[in-house]
Amino acid sequence: MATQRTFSIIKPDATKRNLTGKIIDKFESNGLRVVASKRIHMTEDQAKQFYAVHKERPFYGDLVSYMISGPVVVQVLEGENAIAKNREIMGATNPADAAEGTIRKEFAESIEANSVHGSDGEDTAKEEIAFFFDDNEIVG
Ligand code: RTP
Ligand code: MG
Repeated sequence: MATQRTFSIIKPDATKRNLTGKIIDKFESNGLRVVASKRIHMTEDQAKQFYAVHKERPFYGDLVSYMISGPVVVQVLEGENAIAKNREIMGATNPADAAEGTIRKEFAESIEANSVHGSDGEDTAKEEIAFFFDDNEIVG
């Protein structure tokens, strides 16, 4: 498996509790490298567009409000098999189902306030990276 890039968000529940460093340590100690990073406060339009895939789901409105409730850290992570590896490091969407040692098991507050986002495939990784970063902001 070749080197891959994936897109990550450290979500508002985690920035609020000052967990940015602890979460980045999980990425780095599991073989992923941060090749782009910025702290932003998403606009409502950005959050709506970013999660548009879920717009018919009952939790969509709450999810958008939550994602703009505080700052987030958007990042590009690079490494072997980075997309699947990041999903493994994150753990299951619902922290109650997340495996020991995963970010969501250790830090998530609820199925919604679950501390991190990670791309779920090659196409979404490309789209999500391009949504937040210009090429010259990514330094491998
Ligand atoms: P993400 O997209 O954030 O990486 O999370 P995921 O793939 O594990 O989960 P997904 O099904 O794509 O859901 C996106 C985010 O929506 C919130 N959510 N709330 N209240 C609920 O039942 C519910 N279900 C999902 C979570 O913040 C989830 O990460
Ligand atoms: Mg998802």
